[in-house]
Parts: sequence; structure tokens; C-alpha cells
Amino acid sequence: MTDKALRTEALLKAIEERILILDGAMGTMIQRLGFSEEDYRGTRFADIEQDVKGNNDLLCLTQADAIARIHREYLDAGADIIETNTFNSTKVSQADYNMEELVYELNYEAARIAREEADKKTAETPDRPRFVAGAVGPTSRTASISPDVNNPGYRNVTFEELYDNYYEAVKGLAEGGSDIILIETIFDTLNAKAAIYATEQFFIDEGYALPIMISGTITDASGRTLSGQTAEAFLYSVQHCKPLSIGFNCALGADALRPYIEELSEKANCYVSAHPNAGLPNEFGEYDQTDEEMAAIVETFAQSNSINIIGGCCGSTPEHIAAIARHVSKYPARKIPTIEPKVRLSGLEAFVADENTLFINVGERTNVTGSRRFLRLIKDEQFDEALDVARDQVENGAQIIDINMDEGMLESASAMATFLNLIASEPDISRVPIMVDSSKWEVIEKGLRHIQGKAVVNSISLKEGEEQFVKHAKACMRYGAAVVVMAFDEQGQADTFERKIEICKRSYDVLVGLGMPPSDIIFDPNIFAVATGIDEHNNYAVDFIEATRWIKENLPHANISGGVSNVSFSFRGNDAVREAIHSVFLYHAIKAGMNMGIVNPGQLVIYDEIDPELKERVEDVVMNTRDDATDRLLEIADKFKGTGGEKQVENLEWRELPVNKRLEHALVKGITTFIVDDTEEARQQAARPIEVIEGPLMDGMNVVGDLFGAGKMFLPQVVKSARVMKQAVAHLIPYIEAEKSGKAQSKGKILMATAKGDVHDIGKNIVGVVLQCNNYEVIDLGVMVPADKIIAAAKEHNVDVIGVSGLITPSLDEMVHVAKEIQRDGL
Ligand code: THG
Repeated sequence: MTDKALRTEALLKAIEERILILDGAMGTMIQRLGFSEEDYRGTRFADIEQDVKGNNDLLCLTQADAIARIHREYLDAGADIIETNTFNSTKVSQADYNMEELVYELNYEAARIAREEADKKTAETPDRPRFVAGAVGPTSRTASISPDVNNPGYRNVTFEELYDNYYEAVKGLAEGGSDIILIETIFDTLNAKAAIYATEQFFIDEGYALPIMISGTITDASGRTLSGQTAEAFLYSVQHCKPLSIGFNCALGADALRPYIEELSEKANCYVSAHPNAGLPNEFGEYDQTDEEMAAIVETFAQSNSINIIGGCCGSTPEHIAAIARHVSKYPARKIPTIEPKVRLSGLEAFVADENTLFINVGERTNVTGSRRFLRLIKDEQFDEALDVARDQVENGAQIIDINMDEGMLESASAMATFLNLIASEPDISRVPIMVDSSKWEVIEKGLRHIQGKAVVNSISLKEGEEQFVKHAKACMRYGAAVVVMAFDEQGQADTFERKIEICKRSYDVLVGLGMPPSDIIFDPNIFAVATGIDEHNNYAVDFIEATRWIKENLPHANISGGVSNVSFSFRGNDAVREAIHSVFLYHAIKAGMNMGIVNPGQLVIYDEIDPELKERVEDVVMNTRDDATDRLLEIADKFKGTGGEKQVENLEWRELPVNKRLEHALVKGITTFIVDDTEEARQQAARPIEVIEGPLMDGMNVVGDLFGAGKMFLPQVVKSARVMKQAVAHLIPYIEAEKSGKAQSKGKILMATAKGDVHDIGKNIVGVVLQCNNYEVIDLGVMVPADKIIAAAKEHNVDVIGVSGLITPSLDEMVHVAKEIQRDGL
């Protein structure tokens, strides 16, 4: 056995026996040391141009002894696992300091320092080995959210870039001696999926694997990640990598974390970790929750048997960790519960098929080959309306939406990526899981790189032989997607009962052999059109239904789906008859065990409500009970023509409200459809155009603010509100300008900058957008801005307000410094 394998074994043994203690904050400890710019630089970087104070990870190279000492203090306090000082050791994060070239070295050295300290401690107490978790931070970019409100499909980082970033980091961490890869402070699950993908690729390339710990963060009262996922949705999105543990860290402190840890504890089939902040920071950015206070809260996690690994994040110190270790040592570790195999998918929200889910509706309309309208909208790049098609599917009951861009005239892979990015910005659509539908593997793979939730691949099959099938299946597993498997093999598409079950059985054995959870397998035994006039087609529905029954009985936990609208193709143009055929078909197929189907959810009719004469004749066709069934259905089909069709009604009651309430509704719900008309109506009623902004629009935004504060809205929804606001303001601006006779009236000039030493700007960018939507002029100086630059720009632009932003605690000191400089300057 290699050293690595031995340590993995020791880790697995330890975690089974007791709650393991993770260390506390690195940043808090570094801050205590009060390093200057010169200290950060050390001798090696004494002469570089860029300021590097605040680049804590650099200290692994320039102040290695100090970092080692911090590790030692945590080990002495009782930590079983120490984290490397590598939160920002990725290319995109180090680019802010022009230090991209150092990334591998930073990770390698950080791991080496931690390894050395862990080994020393282990030598003191050989019966209690200590471990090193190589920490992989989230980077400063987010793959699921557009940084530009005017362009919701835009991203400033791709899965591929993140993959490269993470691969390099993980390589350094692993080669430097980490025992674990800890992917932490995840605010966007798509980033985490790229990190997982890269980590596993590194393990494949090197021929060994380390345990993976996954830790997300819930940053506001909505109880969701920044990119909008609930705790459970997050769990299902990352669980495919079979992590050692899953948990949450950072954020609003241990107390606020409890419900989410409890939820993971119930639902995760792996160990559960928590490393919360020491409470909430006070107005000076200091954490004043004492060691005993924090330990007492954390103790309740252990008391309720909810955790396996516990530690601290921002604000926690060796004293906190020692207190936590004392408090939890008397409790047994959580036992991993038995999780029943079920369909578990996610968009922003989790989708779990429970005992009451007879049938899962997959919306078929977002398919360029299945809808002429959708094709036209995509071709003409009318994305707002194309999104409406998706939204209608969800509103009409689709629990998953199927997306297909396979059309010769389209660049399918990029059309898929664009549409998925747009969907990600629409929380009322992206709350449901996505089924990526394509006959081209490149399109499917592209799609999977744009979805943060647990998706479904539609489809893979044995069509091109077993080797290709295995390759695609493995890839699906690595992206964490469930799969539709078509009953298709080297000989062709199965059209008889025998062929269908033979191929499904063979596929099942291969997939389960690869370790795919059977509940992630969705068989599609091929729904073909009946009543075509060709006798060989008459038994198609029956063959499907019987194959379904066989799969249900013989291939445990596998699911059965199909494209339902295919069955009625020969009655194209006669929706009433088609709907009756679908209904009858589903009635029998569901009884046989079909539990999922691609349908038009707004057009499903109830079996008992079909006209009795029509029903009888459709029954004969579907179940193939008499030779003249097709003719008899054709005889009466025309009678019903024109009676079917879309029954969806959009709820437009809110349009009856007074205009200010309509504006509020549009802002809260993020609806742009009527915003220009309503804004215009409000403008005509107001004495001055600016009053519309100051009155109803701001009132509406205040409602949004209150809902967000109360946790009833989450960030992607607020971003949508900001977009509505922006359109309303854009409509008013010409009137405001006309009033001012040419001179644009701004409410004021605001200078914004992220403090020197800090590179975080997501929050600042959002504030900037909201301010601009509210007619403030914003001058944004970017990140890592020193006081002198801020003051110079403030004078140059004669600004009214200066806003300095930052995430890390030392930024507060820097803000104090900026304020002092402003005072000194007499501004
Ligand atoms: N199995 C799997 N995936 C699939 C299918 C399947 N994906 C595509 C398709 N089949 C399922 N989706 C549709 C979507 C639309 C229609 C049929 C199947 C349909 N459309 C109308 C028509 O062609 O008459 C379009 C009318 C219009 O233009 O609006 O019937 O079997 N795994």
C-alpha cells in the first residue's frame, strides 16, 4: 500500500469512530500577525510592481514559518484535519495580483507545509493520525450568473476555464501531500461541478484517488446558495462524485446553518461536515462570538447526531476549535443513513420522485425539431419568447424540461449553451431540472457544462457499440447526470418486445457494472406511431407497454420514459384525436410501470373525460384489439378536429390592478412584458417623469428589498427585478433628459472601488447595477484600489459619494485607512 492509501484508510477508520475536528480560520490568524506589504513580499518579491498585501496565499512562499505555526496552533487545539492556506490559489484569483504563474507552487508549498506539521503531530500521538485537506476555493467568478444585467446570457468564466484552474490547483495540492481535496465555500454549483470534474480527471491521469470533501455556502436569508440552489438541490448536484463528506461553511454563523446541516444529515449518503463562521461580524467586521458561545451552538449539531466533521470558518481561532473539540467529544458521530433509490434530480430546487409521483412530466416544447414555433424563435434569436415557451411548460406542469437544438440550420452546441445560460437567469424556469436532448454527443456535453443542477442526458445507447456507450455513460456519471437509454443497438432501433427487453437488459447490466445508480437509468423502449396504415405498426404501442412491464419487473429501480407525442404522428393536424391517443396510451403505459414521459404538459387530457365513442376507438388502436381499428378511428376522426388544442391560460388578473401595483408586481416577479406600457402610463399620470422612479418604481424595489431581507426572494430573482427596473428607467430617461433640456439628470455621482488588498467584487457589481438602474452615475475603479487612486478619482469626477467594498476582514482596516486619508485631504 502507498502512503496515500494508508492515510486514506486511517482517515476512513477515524471518521467512522468519532466526530473529526477540522481547523478554524486562516485569515483571522494571519490578520493577528499584522504583516506589512514588505512582509507579504518577503525577499523573493521585494521588487515587484503590484501590491500584494492581502494575498494571504502568497505567505506560504514568503512567510512559511508563520503559516506552519498557525497549523501547529490548530493541531494543538485538537484539529484532526488542517486546511491548506490556498483559498485563492487559482489562476483567476491570482491574476488580480499578476501571480498566475505561481499557482502550482502556491498549492504545492501550502500542502507541503501542512503535511509536515500534520506528520509531526501524528508522530506525537500515533494512535491519532492528523490529516491535510487541500483547500480549493470558489474563485472570484461565477459560472451560472451573468455579471452584466443587460445581457443575462453572458458569463465571465466558462466551465472549461474553471476546469483548467482547478486541475492545476488540485495537482499542486495532491502532489504537495494533501490527504483530502476540499472543494469549499461553493456559491455556484457549476463552479463546484467543474472542480469535481477536474479533480477526478487528475485522479484518473495519475492512477490514484483521494477522498473529496464538498462544502457549499448559504450567504443570505433565502436559504440558498448565491446561484439560487436550495441545500437539497445542491446535494443532488454534487453527490455523483461520491464525496467523503458534504456540508456547509462560512456564511451567517453556526446558528443560521443548523437547518441546512440537519437537512443534509437526513438526505446525504455520505458524511456531513460543517465549518461555520464565528457568528456574524459586527459593524467593524470583527467576529465577537466567543469560543464557548460558538462551541455551545455547535454542540447541538453533535447532540442531534447530525455531523461527522466540525470546524470553523471566518473569525474562528484555535481557542474556538479547542472549545468545539471539548464540547463535541462526548457525542457519537452521525451514522450514514440508508437512502432509498429514487429519481433525484435538481434545478434550483430538488426534484424527488416519491411514492406519490406516479408519472413525471417532461416538457417537450423547447425542441426545435418538435415545435415549428420554437425553431423559428431560436433561429430569429427571439430569446425572450423562446424563454416564454420554456416558462409555459413549467407553469403547465412540466417537472423537467427537455431541450433540443438538433436542426441542420443551427450551430446546435452553441445554441444549446446560449439557451441554457438564458434559462439559468430565469429562476421560475431553472427551478426544474433540465433534460439535454440531442443525438450528438458534443451537444450533450456542451449542455452539461452549462447546467448547475443534476440534469438528465437524452440520450445514450448501444447504437455505436459498447465501447462508445461505456464512454458516454462514464462521462454522464462524471457530470452527475441521469441518463435516458434508448433501446437501440448495433443492429438498429428495437421495434419488437423481444428486441426492446434484450437491449434494455444488456444496457442495464453494462451501466450497473460501471457503478451507475440504477435510479439514474431511464429506459426509453421507443414509442413509434400507430394507426399509420401499415399493419406492422399496429402492435407498436402494445410492444412498448409490455416491454415497460418487463423492465419494471426485471431491472430494479430503473425508470421508463418515452416521447409520448410520437405515438399519434399519423393524426398530425387533429389535436383532439392526438390528445385522446396520448391519454389512452399513458393510461395503459403508466399502469404497466412507465413513470416518466416527454409530453406537452398543457395538452394532457384526462382519460375519463375523453368522448366515449372516441375513447373506444382509440383504445382499439392503442391496444391493437381489432384489425380494422385504424379505419374505425379514421371514420370518426374528422368529427373531433378543432376541438382540442392548447388549454393553457396565463393568469393576467394582476393586469386589473392600479398602475403602481402593476409596476410592483412586475418588479417582484421580474416580468418585462408590460413594463414599458405601464411605465408610460405612470409617467402620464405623474407631474414629472422622475416621480415615477422615486414613487412607484422605488416602492416596488423596496418590496423586493424587504422580500430579499426576509429570505423570500433569492439573488437570481433580485437580478431579474433589477433588469425590469432598468427597462423602466430606460423608458423614462429621454423624458427626464428632455425636461432638463439636454442635460441628463443623475441623482448623484458615486465612486466605487474594492479596497486595496481585496479582489472581491461580485457584491459591488450588483450594487453598481442597482444604483445605475436608479439613475445614479457610477464610476467603478475596479479591485485592489489604493486610497490615493480613490481620492484622485473622487476629485477628478467631483463625486458625491465614495463607496469602498471588500469581503475579507483586513479590508475593513483598509477602509479606515481610506477614510483617514480622505479626512487628511480635507475632502
Ligand atoms: N424519446 C426520447 N427523446 C425524444 C423523443 C423520444 N425527444 C424528442 C421526441 N421524441 C419527443 N418530443 C416531441 C416533441 C414534439 C412532438 C413530438 C415529440 C410533436 N410535435 C408536433 C408535430 O410534429 O406534429 C409539432 C407541432 C408544432 O410545430 O408545434 O408532435 O421518443 N428519449
